[in-house]
Amino acid sequence: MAGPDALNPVAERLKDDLTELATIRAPESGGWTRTVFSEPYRSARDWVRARMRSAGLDVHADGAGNLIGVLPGRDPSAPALMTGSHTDTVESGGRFDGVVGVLGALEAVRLMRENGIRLERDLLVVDFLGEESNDFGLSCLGSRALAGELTRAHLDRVDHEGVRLGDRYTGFGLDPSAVLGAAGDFTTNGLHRYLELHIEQGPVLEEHGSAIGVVTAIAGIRRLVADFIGRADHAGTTPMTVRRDALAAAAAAVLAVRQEGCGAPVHGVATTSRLDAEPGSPNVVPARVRMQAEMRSVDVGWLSDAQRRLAQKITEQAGEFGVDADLRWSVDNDRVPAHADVQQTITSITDALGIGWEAIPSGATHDAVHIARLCPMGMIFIPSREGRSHCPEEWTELDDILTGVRVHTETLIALDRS
Ligand code: HGY
Ligand code: MN
Ligand code: MN
Ligand code: MN
Repeated sequence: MAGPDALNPVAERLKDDLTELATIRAPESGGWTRTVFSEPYRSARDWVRARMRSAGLDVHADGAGNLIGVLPGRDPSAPALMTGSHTDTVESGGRFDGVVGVLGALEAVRLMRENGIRLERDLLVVDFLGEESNDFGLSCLGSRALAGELTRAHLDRVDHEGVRLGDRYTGFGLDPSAVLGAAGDFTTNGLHRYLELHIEQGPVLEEHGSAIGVVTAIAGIRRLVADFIGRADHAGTTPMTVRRDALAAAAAAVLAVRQEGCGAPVHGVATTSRLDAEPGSPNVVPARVRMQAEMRSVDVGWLSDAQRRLAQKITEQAGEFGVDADLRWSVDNDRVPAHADVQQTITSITDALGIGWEAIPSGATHDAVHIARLCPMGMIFIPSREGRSHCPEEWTELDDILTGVRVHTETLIALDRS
């Protein structure tokens, strides 16, 4: 297909799409904020739906709120190809995370149509609902539902405002029972392969000078919500020796998360993202603290050991402060390997195009984790400047995006024939 210079009209079109979508965000916050169920998110999906249509796709939303654009193939009875990503963001996030996978997929559709390439299989281009981690401790809402992994119990989880996930769906115009029923309702013939183009969101490709990352596996995520129960006392009169200071115990736990939750042989990381202390008055010893943390690794054995070590350390340390610790763990997603033959197809296409690549694990989770339950999946990474992501500084050069689009498009064409 067209060489790099013939992509110039494509470069303009893709740049316009990226620029236009980036204008749709919550005005009040810094960076880019289009959190799931929010108004800016609703407007962004209306824009995506229109762009899918103008790229020639038949567009519908499934019961789980995933936007699915279909490019019909020659053989409607063949298991379909699926590609896509997400357009929701974290609070004050960036403008490329997920977006590159949705707009890159639209570009692939346009390139195929302009070059008279008709696939054998239907191609499903998906903007999955709510990929980002949220108050409910459930990332990838749309792909999770599509893969049949969203349960009625999940709908009863509540966010920081005490609102149920099921009610958030209703408020967004989605019927919770249709969300649960969305599993596999995208096509009658099942899925052949899933491929996702995504920014790396880390520093490796840029440091090594690799234009393409071929993802080997996506890290498992363990989430922790810990309640530290101490005792409210007068901050001025209570001797240090008798205090039961919940925030001091939580602070020790934050450091324990950093010590125990990293150091895996291949990519182990840990983060405490939130502490809510009560009563929060300047002259009262904190009585109760809720802590939110997570650990990730592609090495599941290591992750389980780290979880056990961390639980023990947090509980022991809290005891030294006379504080009780109530720990609740959950698995946001397990480690998921990319399929060998999809990796192989990406690497042979990238070699054939004379583009440098390297194999790389993904510390970030992606919709591919859940779609991997439905068919063999693969992911293509492109570099992130200084490895920054989930912040306004997130940046990827247009040339790098175009390289990703070339590899992504050619790989889809090759997977269609596999
Ligand atoms: O949390 C993640 O890794 C993804 O960006 N949602
Ligand atoms: Mn993402
Ligand atoms: Mn993200
Ligand atoms: Mn993702």
